[in-house]
Amino acid sequence: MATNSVVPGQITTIERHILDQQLIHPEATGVLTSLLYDLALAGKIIASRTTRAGLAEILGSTGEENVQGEEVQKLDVFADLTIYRLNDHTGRVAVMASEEHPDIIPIPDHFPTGKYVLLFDPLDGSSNIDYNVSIGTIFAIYNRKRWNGPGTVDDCLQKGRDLVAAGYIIYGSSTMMVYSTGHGVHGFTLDPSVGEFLLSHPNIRIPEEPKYYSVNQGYQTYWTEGVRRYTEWLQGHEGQRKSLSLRYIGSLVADFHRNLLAGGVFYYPADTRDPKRPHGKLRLLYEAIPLSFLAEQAGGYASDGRQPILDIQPTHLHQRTPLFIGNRDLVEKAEAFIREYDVK
Ligand code: AHM
Repeated sequence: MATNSVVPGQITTIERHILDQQLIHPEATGVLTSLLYDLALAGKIIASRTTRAGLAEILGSTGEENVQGEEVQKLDVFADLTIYRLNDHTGRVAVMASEEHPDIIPIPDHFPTGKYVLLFDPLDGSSNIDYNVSIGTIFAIYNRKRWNGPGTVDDCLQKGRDLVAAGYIIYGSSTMMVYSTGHGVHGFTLDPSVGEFLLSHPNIRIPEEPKYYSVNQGYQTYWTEGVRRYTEWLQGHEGQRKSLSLRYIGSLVADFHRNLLAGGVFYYPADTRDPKRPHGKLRLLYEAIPLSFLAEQAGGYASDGRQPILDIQPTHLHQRTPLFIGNRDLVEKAEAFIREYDVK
């Protein structure tokens, strides 16, 4: 029997699990528990829309562009609003920031502020919505830095090492929520018949023997020599013990989730395709940091090719970063190739 399966008769809801995790911290007041549960609720609401996408006439674009210059999909707007509205009035959050907004999202004056900072990518991989490909929500939670007044941009610009919790909700063949508060990574599958996330993947560890490498190889001509040679090594050239299979969905949560369970490495390196984006496409705050936290909690590692993602001090809200994430030895090998061929 797989170690990750639920023992029959022992059903653990996400609420029960978060409460149990809270017992590890005797000083905890239950606020984080409630915040995580609010995010689980947001996931359920968003999932209810993603599964009805075509029917509910919400496929397609609003015709607007977001701060990244990309077309905003209607479901992005819905997901963004859902997370905001569930968290603006609870007194748990001091400030929010979302991939869809150019600036921080303050808590309205007439609502109380709380001790946490919530960062999120409401619907990652949204260019895949029209094609029924898995998409996801990613979140990161920090303590606020100062204890009074409204939350600030500084509260949002914290290193990944300071994270309190992070996770994602994947909308795929089933809906899953995967999270960590720094005590392992745990996965829950939404049972639509009871409307609850049930523990299905306790204590996820990235398998030691990796299966996959995941990268958009269509951009190969724009890569550095180090990244090109690293890819050849993954394919079995240059002394790699066994070639890995290529799997690339183009939806970060889905690519990460598969590699978390099967073992492997995902990378979106810096490339020369667009001079305005010398650091690749992915966002440090909303994508790279929270997933890197999960990777490390599952025994893996994440790097920008030169340093651990979790050690990077963010300088602005929409900062982009190269990302190599997955099995520790595979990510360290990427660093080694980059050190040898790219660092001048
Ligand atoms: P999005 O925010 O527009 O959805 O872009 C992020 C997505 C990631 O989910 C994925 O890893 C990446 O973009 C794929 O990009 P590409 O199509 O360049 O390979």
